[in-house]
Amino acid sequence: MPELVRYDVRDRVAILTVDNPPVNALGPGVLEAIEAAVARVCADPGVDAMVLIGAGSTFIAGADIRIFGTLKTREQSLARSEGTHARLLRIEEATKPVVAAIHGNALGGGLEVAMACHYRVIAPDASVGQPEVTLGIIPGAGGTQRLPRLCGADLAIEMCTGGKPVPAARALSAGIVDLVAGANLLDDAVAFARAKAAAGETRKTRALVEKIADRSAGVAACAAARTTLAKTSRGLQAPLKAVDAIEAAFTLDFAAGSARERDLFAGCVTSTECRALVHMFFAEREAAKVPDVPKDTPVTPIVRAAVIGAGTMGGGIAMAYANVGIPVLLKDVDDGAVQRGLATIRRNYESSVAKGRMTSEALQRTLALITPTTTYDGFEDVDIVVEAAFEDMALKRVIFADLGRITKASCILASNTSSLDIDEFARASGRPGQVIGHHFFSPANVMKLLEIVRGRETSRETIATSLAVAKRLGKVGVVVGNCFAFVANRMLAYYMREALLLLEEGATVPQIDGALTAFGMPVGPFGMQDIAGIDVGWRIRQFLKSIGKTRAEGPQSAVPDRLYEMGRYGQKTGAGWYRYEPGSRERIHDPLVDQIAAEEAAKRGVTRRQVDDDEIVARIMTALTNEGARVLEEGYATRASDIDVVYCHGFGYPRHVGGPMFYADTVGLPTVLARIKEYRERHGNYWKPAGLLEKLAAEGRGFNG
Ligand code: T1G
Repeated sequence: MPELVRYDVRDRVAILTVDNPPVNALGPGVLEAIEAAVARVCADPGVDAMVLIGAGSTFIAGADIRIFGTLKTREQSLARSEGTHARLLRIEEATKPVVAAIHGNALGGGLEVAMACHYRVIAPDASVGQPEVTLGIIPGAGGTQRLPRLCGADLAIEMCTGGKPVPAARALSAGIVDLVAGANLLDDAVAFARAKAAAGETRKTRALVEKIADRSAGVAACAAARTTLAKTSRGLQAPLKAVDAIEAAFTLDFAAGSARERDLFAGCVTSTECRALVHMFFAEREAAKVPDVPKDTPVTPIVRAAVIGAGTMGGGIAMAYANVGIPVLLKDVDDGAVQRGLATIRRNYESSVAKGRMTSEALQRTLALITPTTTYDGFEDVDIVVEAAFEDMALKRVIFADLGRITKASCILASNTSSLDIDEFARASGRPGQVIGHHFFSPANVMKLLEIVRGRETSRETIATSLAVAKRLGKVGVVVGNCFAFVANRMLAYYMREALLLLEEGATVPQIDGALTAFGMPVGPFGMQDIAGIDVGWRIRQFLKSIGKTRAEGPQSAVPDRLYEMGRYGQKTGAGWYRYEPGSRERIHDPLVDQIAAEEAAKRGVTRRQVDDDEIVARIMTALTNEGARVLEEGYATRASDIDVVYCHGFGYPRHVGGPMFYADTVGLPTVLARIKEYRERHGNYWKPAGLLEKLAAEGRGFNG
């Protein structure tokens, strides 16, 4: 059994090093070992004080998240929390100064352990945080009671409801920590501990009352937070529970407030919201692991990049590279096109400056990294090219043939195509090992997903480099196979099919979008198409027709084509599925669209009827999941959780629902299967359950185990 807490003594100060790689999570035995080490110091006549520090790159990054899955009942959770609270009280009761030395991150239970220590010394580049709400829970080890005692209501509420870490300097000014160390954290923490011992000082955070003395101010801050969260939390429960717990710090004594926290925590940790968010936490990390691409696969360093196509996507991709300091060539067919692209990029940065998210110096610095061009000059020196030209196979074949000839052998040749065959580009380039899909989502400089599409001959090094590029760009990379429209858009076609059919059956555009946004989607299917452009969808349908394909099996609604023929492309033309007043993005219901839907329904012999919101959500989500199951059984996705990551980071699918595959598991696959069979009866044979879904339902299993 590795030693979880090492015990060393330097000049009468004990150094207690928590060593539980990779992030010193409070896994089984860790807190017990810390408590035992503290007790040992108190009994050790040769020691006057102690410093608690983490081994490796960070302090304690919280409870071991894998434990939550084992807490099935409130009682189990309460029993566990009571044990944790008692241990922290005993650490706080230490008769000799306990100083936490924080480097990297002190997060969740890690910060709670640090706050049970008497003092905290932090490295200048470290941070502290209570990110529990990102896991659907609240701080459960006294954080909602000790944190307000250190920093007051406002910051405690901000930290516990937003989950974002706070940097060292702010933690100091707020009173969460006592000292920001110089270059050597441990030396400074030991000196700090020795000074406290010399002064005979210890300090129990729970006994601090100054910042919680103004009870009505604390209660008022909580009330204000509830009002804000009612608008911003998009159905998340945990932030509201965190406020309830913090309020108890102002209305109850420490013991009663702690009991209230434990009770609220128990309610959260057994919730579906928590299960979904914990699923997403690990799903995002699993997505970076590709079974046949070992962790130590060589990665090509990306020093310079190039983007072909200065349109909406190309411009956003160039920004994504420049934003992380990578110089990028931005090429388009003529100067007019490239200057238009550059003007859009400048406008985007200027709006960031206007919103205070960027300084004008940073704007100049970042913009200077983007070099507009109409030739391939300089392409021989770049390490990666992302092709984001018009979605036309013939054009892309020419581009990849050029790139195969011009760029250096190690250069990654990526395409931002959202649906075309990567192997075709590979053949055209003559360097299939370097060719890969890098499918960004609009706006490319904002959306976190990078759908990485491996071709038949894409090399492991190219895949590993693509995952590293995703991390460098601050994106979540998911590797998928090269089927038509890959994973994201292939499944989306079924999502859209049901939305269109429900429209013809009698639902309205705002009703369908409303049902999906109530479910947690950031925007409904029709609002999304109006942003992306109805003309983009039309062009893809024309291309498909030219190769005898449709986007999704089943009836094809003609309504979007009718809107296209009327020149209604969406926001950019002032009308699409909705109408828009000039200069406004507010969606206005247009009964003309309902009329067109009714006409098309009549042509297809569809009887219109009342459709309720539950049916809308059930049909659309079932179609999405069923196609996801096909993607899995055909091997175009490595695991179901990858699909969940694609949807949460590509389309804003609510993380607290867990993604389409996890959601199906929470509904229950037998129920999902029964729905498909019912729809098949009512709507047609195009509703065919995926084999994998039938198999898992029969075996009583889910997509995610
Ligand atoms: N528990 C278990 N495993 C964890 C973990 C944790 N808390 N944190 C990280 N890992 C694993 C992760 O799955 C990955 O594994 C490896 O460590 C490296 O992580 C009582 C109840 C610390 C900022 O929410 O935010 O405390 O994939 O890839 O990018 O009130 O990890 O290699 O097998 O993310 O350098 C609160 C979660 C818990 C922090 C480092 N704490 N962690 O980022 O590495 S709830 C958190 C992070 C709690 C208390 C409550 C990040 C990081 P693998 P990584 P990184």
